[in-house]
This record gives sequence, structure tokens and C-alpha cells, in this order.
Amino acid sequence: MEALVQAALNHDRRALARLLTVVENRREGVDTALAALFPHTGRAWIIGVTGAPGTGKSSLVNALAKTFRAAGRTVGIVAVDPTSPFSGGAIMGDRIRMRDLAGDRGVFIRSMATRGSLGGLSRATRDVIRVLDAAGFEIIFVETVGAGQSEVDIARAAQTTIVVEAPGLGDDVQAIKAGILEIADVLVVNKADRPGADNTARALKAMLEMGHPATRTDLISHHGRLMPAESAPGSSAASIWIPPVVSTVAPENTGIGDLVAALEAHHKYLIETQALDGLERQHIEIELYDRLQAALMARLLKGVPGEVFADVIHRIQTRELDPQSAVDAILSLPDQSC
Ligand SMILES: Nc1nc2c(ncn2[C@@H]2O[C@H](COP(=O)(O)OP(=O)(O)O)[C@@H](O)[C@H]2O)c(=O)[nH]1
Ligand SMILES: [Mg+2]
Repeated sequence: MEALVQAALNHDRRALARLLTVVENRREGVDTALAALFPHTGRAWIIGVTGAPGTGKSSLVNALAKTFRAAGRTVGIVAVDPTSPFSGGAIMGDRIRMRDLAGDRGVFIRSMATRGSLGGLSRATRDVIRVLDAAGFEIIFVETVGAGQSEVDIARAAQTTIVVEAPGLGDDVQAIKAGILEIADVLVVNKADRPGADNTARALKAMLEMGHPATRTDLISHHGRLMPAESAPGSSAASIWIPPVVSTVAPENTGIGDLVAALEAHHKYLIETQALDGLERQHIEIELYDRLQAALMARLLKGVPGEVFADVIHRIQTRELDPQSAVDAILSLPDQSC
């Protein structure tokens, strides 16, 4: 395992692929490997790309990766699509879309397998990002389907989050519903070649103006969220970030230059306002609680026999026991180690 970690750190692509499989499937030695890698992490710029299926996320990542590669920067891509449980479909599609990047040693593409729970997926995604970060990829894109809270959580592991919309899907309304606009640092209206794109862009801008009134001095936007000015890291009038709306046609590379400029501006803003540190602290806090929760739950389940749960569930169903009393009873069982 030690040799594998060392080889991955030395940019050995086969070792990197093997290590990612170990990490993703939580094979034996995974925690040791991740611990050895950890001191090498924290250097990459992580860009989340989220939005409804078919809006053009993969096409955009492909165009962005090519642009960053042309500027000499290395790129890692992590594609997460929990809505496609069958390994063939979406992943093959992404591979084909990403073929322009194939053979470029400065790019590494990883499609996450989608088995297991979303909680497990978000943990595995975090670990995979970390491996690519340690291996020295300067920019890491994480593509997720913006369909629910878990995907939003995955997107939150990023420093810069792109929310992708496309005209004609009623996406603007869906976006508000999913609370996904809140996490946007940069909004993209892709498929700008399609009818209705201008309306979508206008609707988004109007919504942003409602949510981000630059004239209000008591609230400022931090990482796409409004918060009281005094509680935002590095707060000052200059630290207001209003997510720009960028129109693109990804397959034609239209608007990609503007999008790159918007991304760079956000990164610069994060660095100059010292928001990057605060953001990392926030991410670490969330991760720590997630891991603690998972570890405590695993420990608890190990100490409580399965029959006990079956019995307790039955007693709740027959109204002999209420759910909270059941929890208290399980936690006070003598043979569980919590
Ligand atoms: N007309 C048009 N089609 C696009 C555009 N961007 C992507 N597509 C197409 O939309 C489909 C879905 O794109 P994809 O990148 O896979 O979307 P994802 O599911 O969000 O990753 C593909 O057939 C793309 O070729 C665009 O800007 N204009
Ligand atoms: Mg995709």
C-alpha cells in the first residue's frame, strides 16, 4: 500500500487508478493510504459543477478542462451520477464526451461507481478528490446531478460551485425548489443556442437580484449565501460576491472564455477576502461530523444484535413503545459499546 501511495504521488497513472479503486471501494488499507496522502492535500482548486441531467454539465467540464489545459494547468475530473445506477449508461456517455481529453497526461478522469448509499457516495467522492489533490492535479472538477440534498452536499465540498441551467426545462423553478441557487458561485445558462435561453438568463438574474441586493448593507453574500455582514469571513463592502450569469454553448466553445474569467474572478475573491480559509474550516467541520456520525452508528450497530432492532420495530408498530423511548432504550443497553 505504501508503494502504491508513493507511486501515485509520483504521478504514476496506473498506481493512481488502482489507488482510487482501493479508496472508492474502501478496500483493506484504505485508511492508512488516505492518512499517508493527507499531508499532500489542500492545494487543488476544487470546482463543483451541478445541475439537472442533460443541462450540459459534462460538455461544459470538457470545454473548461480543454481551456485550462491549454493554459498549462493540470485537471482532475470526478463524475458522480447517482441517478444512473447501471454502470454502463451515463459513465460511457461521459467517457465519449470527454474523449477530446483522452491521452492527455495532464488530465485524469474518474467516474464514481454509484452503488451504496448517498452518504457513502459523498464520503467516497471526498476521498477520491483528495487522492487527485495529493497527486498534484491543480484544478479538480466534480460533476454531480443537482437533484437533492446529498448532491448539494457533494457540491459543497467544492470551493467554487457552478450551477448549470438550460432553457426549456422549467429549470429555473426547479432550481429554487432544490435550494440549489443558494450554493451557486457562478450560474451558467448552457444551450444558449436553444430558444428561450435569454428568458432563462433573465429569470436567473432577476432571482439573484432579489436574493443578493447589493444595496443592502446588513447582509453580504458569502460563497453564494447571504449572511449578516459581521459574521462573514473577511467581511467588507469589497467582499460582496454576486454570482454572475454566463451564457454558453458548450460543444461550440461559445462563452467558455467568459466562464473561465468568472471562475478565476471567484477564486481571486476567495483568496483576497481570506474566505478560502473559512470555507475550508467549514468543510472540515462538516466532514468531521459526518465521519463521527457514521463511526458512532457503526459502533452502535455492532453492539446491538439485529434481533433487538426487529423486536423494537415490532414494539413500535404495535404502539407498545414510542420511537424516542425506543432510542433511549437502545442507547442504555448494557452490551452496546457507545
Ligand atoms: N444544443 C446544445 N446541446 C448541448 C449543449 N451542451 C450540451 N449539449 C448536448 O446535450 C446533451 C447532454 O449533455 P451532457 O453534457 O451530457 O449533460 P449532463 O447530463 O448535464 O452532463 C448532449 O447530447 C450534448 O451534446 C449546448 O450548449 N447546446
Ligand atoms: Mg454528465
